[in-house]
Amino acid sequence: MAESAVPSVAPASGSDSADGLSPQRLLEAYRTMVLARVTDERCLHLQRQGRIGFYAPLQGQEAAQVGAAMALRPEDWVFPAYREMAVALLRGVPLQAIIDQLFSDSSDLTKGRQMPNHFGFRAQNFVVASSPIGTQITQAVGAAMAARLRGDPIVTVPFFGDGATSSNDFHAGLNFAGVFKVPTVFFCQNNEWAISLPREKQTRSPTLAEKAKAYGFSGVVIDGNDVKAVYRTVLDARRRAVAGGGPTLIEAQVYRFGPHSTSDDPHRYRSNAELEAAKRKDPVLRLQRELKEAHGLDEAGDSKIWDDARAQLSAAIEVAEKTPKVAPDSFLDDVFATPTPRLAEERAAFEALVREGVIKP
Ligand SMILES: Cc1ncc(C[n+]2csc(CCOP(=O)(O)OP(=O)(O)O)c2C)c(N)n1
Repeated sequence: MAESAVPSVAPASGSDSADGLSPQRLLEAYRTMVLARVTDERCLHLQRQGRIGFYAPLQGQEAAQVGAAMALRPEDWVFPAYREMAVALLRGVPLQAIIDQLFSDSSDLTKGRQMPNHFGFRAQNFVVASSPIGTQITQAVGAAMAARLRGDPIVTVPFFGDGATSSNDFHAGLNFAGVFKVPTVFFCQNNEWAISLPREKQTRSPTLAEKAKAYGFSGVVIDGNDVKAVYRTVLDARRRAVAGGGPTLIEAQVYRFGPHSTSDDPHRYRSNAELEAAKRKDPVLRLQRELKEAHGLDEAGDSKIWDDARAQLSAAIEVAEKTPKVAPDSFLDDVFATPTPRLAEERAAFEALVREGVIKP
């Protein structure tokens, strides 16, 4: 992420260790977390206004995502679920590319063929998200095995939730990774809910991390609201994996502030009191406090970060709304390298429906 000249922050004595984040890196983390927060709040409104079709929010999970992403290298591969916008931003995906995908405009890299939030960015080794829960876990393990066979010193990182730890792919992926010591860092964001199913009904395991023991490697529980703890833990797991020490399962404990997606109503399954208690540990406000108290971030500097994020977002939305939508008949593109006669018939039939007004482009 590009750093602007102001605001800057001052180092606090003793705040840096070999595995720590410098004040400037903390500021970079904060900027990304603020941009993700601001974008998230706005996207929920955009969906309610009918301007985008769907959205899966990440509020409450910013520190976990940004801390993890900061510990990775550009050549590593991220296999996200559908909530990892902050990971994408930290890896350098332009906000415009994310907004284009949410709007399915003609600049969308996935050509409007994926649900909003199910984006992917080849340039940032950020694999397209797939909705079926847990599938990214086995994909990441396979990719890590391939990297190891090729001698590439990289890790793969599947991001998934507490619910995904009950999936078949979780078992298959972690078992394979344990047996073959593949360089995968399993990053579970335990946000306490799998849509309406609470964590305590997901499993009788006291923690999710301890499931790693059964697969022969270590699991660790961390405070996912602490960006520095997340960073250190992922850095450590990454080093071990690249050195041939095998995988790690990280359980970052967080809380999903918003709905699961714009398709559900959390008031039907959880209490306001629970939400309010979680919000007292808000990861964005926690880092804001630290930057102010220990690194001299002042009110003006902080306001500028929030204002810049909002301005950047508004500009991106304006561009997306002025960009034509993906052409409706583009769904027939890219099916075969050489279009078949059947495809030509389908295109003709589609064009006839448009002419007759049955389909409105
Ligand atoms: C195989 C499969 N089963 C069910 C669903 C429906 N579904 C979508 S999201 C979700 C909950 C996932 O919860 P979790 O893994 O904790 O991640 P979170 O959404 O909390 O980030 C479910 C059950 C699905 N997409 N795929």
